[in-house]
Amino acid sequence: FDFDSAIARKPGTSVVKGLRAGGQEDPDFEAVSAEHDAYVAALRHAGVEVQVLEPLEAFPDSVFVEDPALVFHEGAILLRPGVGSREGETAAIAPVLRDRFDRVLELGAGYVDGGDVLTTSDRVMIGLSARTDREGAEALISSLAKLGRKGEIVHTPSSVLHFKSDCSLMDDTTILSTQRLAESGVFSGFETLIVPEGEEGAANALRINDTIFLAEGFPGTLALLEGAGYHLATLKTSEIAKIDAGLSCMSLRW
Ligand code: CIR
Repeated sequence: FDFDSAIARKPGTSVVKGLRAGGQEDPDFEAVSAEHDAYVAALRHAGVEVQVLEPLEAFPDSVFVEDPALVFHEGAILLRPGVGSREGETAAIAPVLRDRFDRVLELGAGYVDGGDVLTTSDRVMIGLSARTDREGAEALISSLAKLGRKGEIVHTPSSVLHFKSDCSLMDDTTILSTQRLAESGVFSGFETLIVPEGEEGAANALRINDTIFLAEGFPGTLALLEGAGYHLATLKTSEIAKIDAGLSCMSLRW
């Protein structure tokens, strides 16, 4: 969570047609843009230099740059999002990453969404989901090994889009998680902080340097994290949440 660089992409007007699993109404373009602007400003305030890419109208979900790639100080890995309408996002972001990283690897096989990948200090957890298949997860483990990182395959609760919809790293030894994910036992060796029932949407928080960014509207989780001594800042995500998004998905950080 020590980051000095990030990449984000402005939403295009097509963002209102972004994918969603439930029957939520279309988000409002201006309101999504305002949430995105505030997010970029917050990252900059936390000490990160953010490169903001131009919108890609052909890809409504391309504002979620976390999904087509994975980045580390050691290099980047181009992924393959596991839904047809997003596959082309990898080719769109590849030149940007080749410009910013000396080493850019490609996923050898299968499908992986970056939203299913949680990087911790000693391992990279890859959650199998409707978007990330075993072939992709195994190929990712090979790519990670080339960058000196250890990958581990885990499961994602069936009711959520991505592994990281339900968890996030608070510090080297602590993970914020929903009860349903923590009870699967994936976080043995970590301390877990469990979001209160009804606040599952808060689990996709984002630690950047000294600050934990939390979505607005989750008072129980806010109190839990403040009580644990963290420095918190809340961000409005109500529009972007209409297309199943949280805080981690709007940037690539390293
Ligand atoms: C999608 O379904 O792909 C987008 N509407 C939301 C992606 C959110 N990404 C993420 O949490 N990493």
